[in-house]
Amino acid sequence: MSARTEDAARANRIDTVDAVVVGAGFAGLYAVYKLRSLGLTVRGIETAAGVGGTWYWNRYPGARCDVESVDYSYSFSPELEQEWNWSEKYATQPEILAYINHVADRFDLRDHFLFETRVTSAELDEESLRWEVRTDRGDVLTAQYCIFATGALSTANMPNIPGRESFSGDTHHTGHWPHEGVDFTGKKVGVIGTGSSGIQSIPLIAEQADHLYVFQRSANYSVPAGNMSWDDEMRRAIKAGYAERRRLSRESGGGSPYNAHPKSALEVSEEERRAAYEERWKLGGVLFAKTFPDQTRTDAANATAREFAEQKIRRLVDDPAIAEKLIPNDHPIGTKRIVTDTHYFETYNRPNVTLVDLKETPIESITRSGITTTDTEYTLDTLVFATGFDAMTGALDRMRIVGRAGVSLAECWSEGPKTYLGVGVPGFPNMFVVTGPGSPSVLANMVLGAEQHIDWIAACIEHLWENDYDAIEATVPATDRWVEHCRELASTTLFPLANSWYMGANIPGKPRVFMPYIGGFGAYGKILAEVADEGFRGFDFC
Ligand code: FAD
Ligand code: N01
Repeated sequence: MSARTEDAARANRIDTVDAVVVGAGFAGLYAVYKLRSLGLTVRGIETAAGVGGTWYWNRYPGARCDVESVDYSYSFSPELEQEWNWSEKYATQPEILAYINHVADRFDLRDHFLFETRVTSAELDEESLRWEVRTDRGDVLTAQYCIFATGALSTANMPNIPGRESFSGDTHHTGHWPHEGVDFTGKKVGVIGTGSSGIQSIPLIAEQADHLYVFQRSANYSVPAGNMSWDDEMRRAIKAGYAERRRLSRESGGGSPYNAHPKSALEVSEEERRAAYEERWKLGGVLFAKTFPDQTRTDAANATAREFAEQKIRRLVDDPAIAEKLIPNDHPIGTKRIVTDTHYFETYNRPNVTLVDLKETPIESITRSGITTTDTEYTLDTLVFATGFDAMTGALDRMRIVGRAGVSLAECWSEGPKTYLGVGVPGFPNMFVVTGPGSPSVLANMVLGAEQHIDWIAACIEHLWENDYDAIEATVPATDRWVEHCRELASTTLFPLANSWYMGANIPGKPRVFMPYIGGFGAYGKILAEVADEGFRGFDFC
C-alpha cells in the first residue's frame, strides 16, 4: 500500500529543480508524469506517507467515488485504460487507492516524491523569478515552476464545538480515517454530519454499532448509487468504446459521458418529466441534479425535481415524522452536492439508529461521556466527525505563499479567491493551481479536470521555451474579467442560495463567494484551448 520512500530521519534536501509539485493525489501524480515527459527535473512533495490524496486519507466505511470509475480514472494512457479492470460501477476507496498505487508504480512516479513532508511556504525571489519552497522537514527547494496540486477537498474541517477535546472515547474525522479501520461492534456511536461522507458511512456504521446516533444539522438530498458489479462482458464493452466515452466526457457539462435532457423541465409533459427523473434516479447518484438543463436555474424547474426526490424519501422511510426531518428545507435540490448513497434512508428504519435533529435541539457541548443537546445527554463510546472540508482554498491558505512585492496569496484572496481561469494568479509568476477556484473543479469529474489543467500547464511551459521567455503571469484585467464572468454565471443559477461549501459557508469567517466555474466542463475546455491558441491571451510574459 502506501510505501514509505523516505525514512523518518532522512536528511533535509537543499536542491534546485525545474518544477516543484505539491500533492500526490490524482493531480500531483499526473503533473510529475507530464512535466517529466517534457524533460523537466521535478520534485513532488506530499504530507501523507504515500500516494493517493483523497483516497489515501478518506478510508471511512462506505467511501466510494460518485462518478463512475471507468470515467473517474486517468485518460492519458490508452494502455492503462485497457489493462485496469474496475470491479464495480462505483469503486470503493481501497480499489481506487490500489489503482493510484498501480499508476505510481507503472509509470515510476513514486521516487520523485518526498513523502511525510509538508510544504510550509513558497516564496518568489522577484529578481531571479524562482520559487523557494520550504517544508516542515527543513528542505529548501528552488524551482522555476511551482504547481499546487494540493486538492480542493484535502483540508479536514473540525468544528469548534465547546468541549470537543474533553471527550474520553475515540474520535475520528472521515477525512483522516485510521489505516487499521475502526471496529464499532458493541459501541454507542455518534456521527456528526450528513454530507456525502456521513451519508456514505452511516449505513455501514449502523450495521456494526450497538446504537448509532446521527446528529443532523441540515438534511441533504441523496440518490441511490445504483451500484453494480462489472462482469468481463461489461468491461469489454466499455473498453471497446473508451475513446468515444472520453470524447463525450470532455464535451459534457460535468466530465462524464452524460448530458441533460434537451428540453426545459417545464416544457415537457408531467409524464415525460417523471419518466426522465425516474430514468436518472435509476442511473444513480449525482447525475440526478442534471436531469434537466434548467433544474438548478429556476425555482419552478427545481421544485419539480425536489418534489420527485421528496416522494422517494417518504417511500423509503417507515416513520413519516423521521422522513420529514430527512427532507431538506433549506436549499434548492442540487445546489449542495447531491449525495450518492447505498441504503441511506432505509437505515433510519433500523431499531438501533436514532436521528437527532440539531435544528430542533442544537448541540450545547461535547462532554467527557458524549454529546449534550438542548434537551438530552447522549452517552457515546465513539464520535465520528463527518464535518467536511475547508474546500478549494483550505490547503493553499495553510501555506505561506508569497509572490511579487512580498504580498501573500492569503492577502490577495482575503475577499475570496481570484484567479485567471482557475490556474493563474497575478503577482505569482510561474505558479499554477490545479483544479483551483475559478475552474470547474469540484463541479466536474476531477480526474479529467486535473489532466486538462496539467496538459494546459505543460503547453504553457512549451510556449515559454518556444518564445524564449522565462515566466508567465496572469494579468490583473484578465483575472478581474474572469472573476466577474464566474460570478455572473453563478448568479444566473440557484447555487448562491445554499449555505454550501461551494460558497465557503461551512467555514466561519470565510468569504461568501461561489468558488467554482459553473459554465460547464466542455465549455471551459474550449476557453482554455482558445486562450492557448491566442498565445495565452490574458497572460504577461517576461
Ligand atoms: P487530493 O487527492 O486532495 O490530493 C492533494 C494532496 O496534497 C493530498 O494528499 C494532501 O495531503 C497534499 N497536500 C496538501 N497540502 C500540502 C502541503 N502543504 N504539503 C504537502 N502536501 C500537501 N471527485 C470526483 O470527481 N468524483 C468522485 O467520485 C469524487 N469522490 C470523492 C470522494 C471523497 C470521499 C472525497 C473527499 C472527494 C471526492 N472527490 C471526487 C473529489 C476528490 O478530491 C478529487 O476527485 C480528486 O481525488 C482530487 O485529486 P487531487 O490530486 O487534486 O487532490
Ligand atoms: O462534507 P460536507 P463531506 N455541527 O461539507 C455538518 C466530496 N465527497 O465530507 O450542512 C453539526 O458536505 C454539515 O452540516 P450543514 C463531495 O464533493 C464525495 O460529507 O453545514 N454539523 C454537513 O452535514 C462532497 O460534497 C463523496 O448544516 C456540522 C456535514 O457536517 C464533499 O466531498 C464522499 C457542523 C459536512 O458535509 C464534502 O463532503 C465524500 C457542526 N458544527 C465526500 N459542522 C462521494 O460520494 C459541519 N457539520 C464521492
